[in-house]
Amino acid sequence: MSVIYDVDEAVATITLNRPDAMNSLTVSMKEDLLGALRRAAGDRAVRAVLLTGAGRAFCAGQDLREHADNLEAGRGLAGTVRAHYNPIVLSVTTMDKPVVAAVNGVAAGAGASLAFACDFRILAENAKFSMAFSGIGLAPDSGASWTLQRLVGPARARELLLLGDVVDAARAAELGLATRVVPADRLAEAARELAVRLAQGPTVAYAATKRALDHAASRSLADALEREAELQDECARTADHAAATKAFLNKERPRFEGR
Ligand code: T3D
Repeated sequence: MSVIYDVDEAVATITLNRPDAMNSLTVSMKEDLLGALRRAAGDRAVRAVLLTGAGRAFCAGQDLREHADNLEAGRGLAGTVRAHYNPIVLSVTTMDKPVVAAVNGVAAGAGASLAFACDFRILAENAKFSMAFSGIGLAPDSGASWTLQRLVGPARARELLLLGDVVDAARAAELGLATRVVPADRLAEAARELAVRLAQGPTVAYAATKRALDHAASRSLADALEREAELQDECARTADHAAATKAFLNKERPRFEGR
């Protein structure tokens, strides 16, 4: 199986599993990944998603062997970008549940873009990001032109994408690309701890928070205020909000059921 899907404690763990090829993405793997993301999105029992790679890489981006065959056959790239990468990235960014990337090694090209699309990036100390696109004469895809400048600012994004220099975990933390950097042997535990914490949180409010941020990113303050009011109204109607308010007044810890 090139993508492993597993649910435990309301966390769906999606593992890219082609370690011999650094989890680089073939068409069938991209289809499996999209299927796994859609499955997690549609399962009400899943309240957080954890994305990681098997072996020593997170994901080396496009499988360049398959890519070379496509070039040889005269097939352009827009096909797979539109048919696969774009829906994968949108599936992550529009997921109504928090998505944590456990970056266990190198994330290159579309693999880096995939990590940037997630809500959190926990990096192993040996992880690194490679904006490999320019190194093979390509421009960024899978959302890196959008996500990266929001994460690190336009000047840094330009530098990283044009120069394509490798960013190690320490530098990634300085730039704001890492939520946290942990020793490699602590990565699985640290990322899981965060995912489980999120899976026990106010799921509806998390979804509303993600929507509010996405909406506000390209709107005026007046528009953002109006959207916040609509979303707040939705959250205020949840059982979680009612129970958490009661718990506060009773000086108890809230227990969120995600509804
Ligand atoms: O349709 C389209 O194609 C458009 C979409 C494009 C989106 C993109 O993602 S473009 C960017 C594509 N990715 C890259 O350019 C990264 C290429 N890989 C590397 O730069 C390096 O392999 C790494 C920095 C990722 C890791 O380096 P290192 O020294 O740790 O390992 P390695 O020896 O280079 O790789 C180990 C094996 O993985 C090796 O296979 P082998 O020789 O042992 O059989 C290598 O060929 C394979 N591998 C690594 N990356 C890819 C790959 N095989 C296929 N595709 C890869 N991207």
